[in-house]
Amino acid sequence: MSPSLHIPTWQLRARFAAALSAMYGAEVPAYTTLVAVSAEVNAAYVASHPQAYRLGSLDRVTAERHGAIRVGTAREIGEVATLFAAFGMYPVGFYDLRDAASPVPVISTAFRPTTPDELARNPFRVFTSVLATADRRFFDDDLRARVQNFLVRRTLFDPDLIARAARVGADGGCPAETAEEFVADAVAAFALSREPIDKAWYTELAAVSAVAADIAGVTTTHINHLTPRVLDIDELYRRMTARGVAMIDAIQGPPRTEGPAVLLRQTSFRALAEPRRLRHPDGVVRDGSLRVRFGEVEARGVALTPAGRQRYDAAMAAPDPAATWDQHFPATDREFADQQLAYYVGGDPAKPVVYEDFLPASAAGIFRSNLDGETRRTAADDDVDDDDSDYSEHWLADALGRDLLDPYALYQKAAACPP
Ligand code: OOG
Ligand code: NI
Repeated sequence: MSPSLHIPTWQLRARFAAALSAMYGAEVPAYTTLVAVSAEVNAAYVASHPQAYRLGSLDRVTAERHGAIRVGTAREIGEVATLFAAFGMYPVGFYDLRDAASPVPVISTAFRPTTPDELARNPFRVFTSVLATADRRFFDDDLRARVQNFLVRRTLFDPDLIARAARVGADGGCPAETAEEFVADAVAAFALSREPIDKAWYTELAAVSAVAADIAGVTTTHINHLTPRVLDIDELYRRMTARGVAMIDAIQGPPRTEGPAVLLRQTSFRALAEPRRLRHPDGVVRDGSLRVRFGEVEARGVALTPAGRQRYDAAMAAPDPAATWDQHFPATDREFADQQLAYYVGGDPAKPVVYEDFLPASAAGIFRSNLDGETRRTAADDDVDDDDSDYSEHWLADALGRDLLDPYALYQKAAACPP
C-alpha cells in the first residue's frame, strides 16, 4: 500500500476559499470588479505605507475573504458546522440580529480559523445565520408551521458530503486523491440553484422579511456575498463610486480617525438583479429575477478588549462619532496597549492583534441596506410582542453540536503567544 499524501485542513480551506471565489465571480461579475479594485487599492497602500504589514501580509490580505450564508434549521446549521470543521473553521461568537435597530429574524455565528498560525495560513471565515422561526414576533403559528414543514422536507447537504466532512475533520485533512472532489462538492453546495422557485410562497415570506424568503423560500442555500479585505476602505469607496457603482450611503462601523484603526469597517453595493426561474401560481415556470446578493468590502483594525469595546459602544452612541472619538480613545497604539483597550502580541504596540470577527450593528445594517423592504413584525396589537423562543448561545451550541468559542478568549491567547 503506498502512503498517500495527506492534505491538511488549512490547505483544504485555502482551496475551498479560492474555489468559492471563482464560482461566485462567475455568478456575480461585479464581485470580480470589486476584487480587482481592492487589489489595486492594497498595492497602492502598501507602496506608500511602510507600516501596512502590521495588520497582515499583503498575501494574506489579498487572499482574504469572508462569506455569508443563511440556513433554516438547527439541523442545517449543525451540518454546516461539520462541513466547515473539515476546513479548520469553527464557530466563534453569537450574534442576535433580532434586536438590532433594524431587526432581522436570524441568529448567527462566524466560522473561522481560531489560532494565529491558522489565520496566517488562510483566514477564510463565513458569517452564518439561522432563521429564527420560533420567534413569534416574526412568525405567527400558521406561518411558522408551514415554514418548518417546508424546511424539514429539503436536504441542503448531501449526507455523503457531511459524512466525508466528518472524517476529514476528525483526521485533520484528507488524502490527496480525494481532496479535489471533496472541495468541489463542498463548493457546489453553495452554488445558486437553477431550480424553479415557488413565486407565491417566496412572495408571502418576502412580506415578512426578505431574509426569510431568501432562506425558506428556496430549497437550497447559496453564498450570499463574498467580501474581500482592503487596507484603505475610503479609497476603495472613492474608486468604486468613480467607476459608477452606487455604493450604500456610508461606511459601517468606526469612523476614519487619525489614531489606530479598530475593529471592522465595511461598505457594500447592491447587486444587480440575477436571473432566477419562478413557478407562477398557474403552474408555469418563467424566467424572472431576484435581487438578493450584493457586493461588500471591509477593512480590519485591531481587536478591542472588553474595556475597549465598552468605549467603542459609547463612542458610537454619539450623534457624530468621528467628532467625539478622541473623548473615548487615545491617539496611539502605545496608549491603547498601556491602557489595555486593545490586544497586542506581548503588549508590543507594533504588533496589533487583528479583529477577526463581525459587528452586529454593521451586520444588521448590511442586511438591511441590501434588502427590498423592512422586516414586518406580526400584528402589533395583540400579545405577540414577547419573544418566548429560547434562542441563546446555548441553543446555538446545541444545534452546532460543539462549543461556541468566545472571541475575547481567542484574542487573549493570540496576544499572549507570539505566532
Ligand atoms: C450576513 C450579514 C452580515 C457582515 O459582513 O457583517 C455580514 C448576511 O447578509 O447573510 O456578512
Ligand atoms: Ni459580510
